[in-house]
Amino acid sequence: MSTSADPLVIRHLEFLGGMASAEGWRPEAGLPEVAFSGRSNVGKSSLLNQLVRRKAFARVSKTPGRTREINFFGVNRAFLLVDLPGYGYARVSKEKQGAWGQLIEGYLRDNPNLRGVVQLLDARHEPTADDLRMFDLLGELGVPALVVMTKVDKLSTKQRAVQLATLAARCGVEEDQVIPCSATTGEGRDDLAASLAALLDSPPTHE
Ligand SMILES: Nc1nc2c(ncn2[C@@H]2O[C@H](COP(=O)(O)OP(=O)(O)O)[C@@H](O)[C@H]2O)c(=O)[nH]1
Ligand SMILES: [Mg+2]
Repeated sequence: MSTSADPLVIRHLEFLGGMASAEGWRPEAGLPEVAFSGRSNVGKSSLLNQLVRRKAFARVSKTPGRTREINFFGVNRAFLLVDLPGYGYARVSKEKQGAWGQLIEGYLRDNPNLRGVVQLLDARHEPTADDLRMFDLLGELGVPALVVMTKVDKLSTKQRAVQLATLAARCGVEEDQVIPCSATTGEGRDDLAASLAALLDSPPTHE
């Protein structure tokens, strides 16, 4: 098999800033955005580091539930990667979870730059109520979703096929919309990069 070209060559990366509330700062409209979403500890920071081939681009956390802001990163001066705060961390108060919901919805709604959301699901677990709520919200808003099954290195080949089918069915997506990834082995990185590139080429979801 020939080695194919990297679907996403990183030439330039910059941190643009954080959005802390629905009415708060966000980058000026212009470049297309793809947002990464998932519960705390799902492996989002690890996957983002893998994607951009940097060790410490997004911080891999030993203390889940820390990040409260939506972080914007410019890539190649061509598009933005958007890191949504992880949800569903048990020790975060109901009040803070409410604020989280408002922030995420405020960001997702009527966002002309948004091309899609990459929703992360842990390969070892059932989708949580929050995961399913996120799929409902994306469906309601008409935002395209890619699904990444994280930490697949923890499953056998057989378990993985079962889990892929289960997660797709539970979340109401096609199996070929689900990308198995491992930040430990690097598996799935190029598949994700290629899907991301396709999403960025797609027309905006909001007029
Ligand atoms: N085995 C394995 N562990 C992972 C993988 N991705 C992340 N982890 C571990 O899962 C924990 C949470 O990862 P992190 O990227 O901070 O998750 P986040 O809270 O979603 O940003 C860390 O201990 C990581 O080392 C993976 O693909 N395989
Ligand atoms: Mg993180």
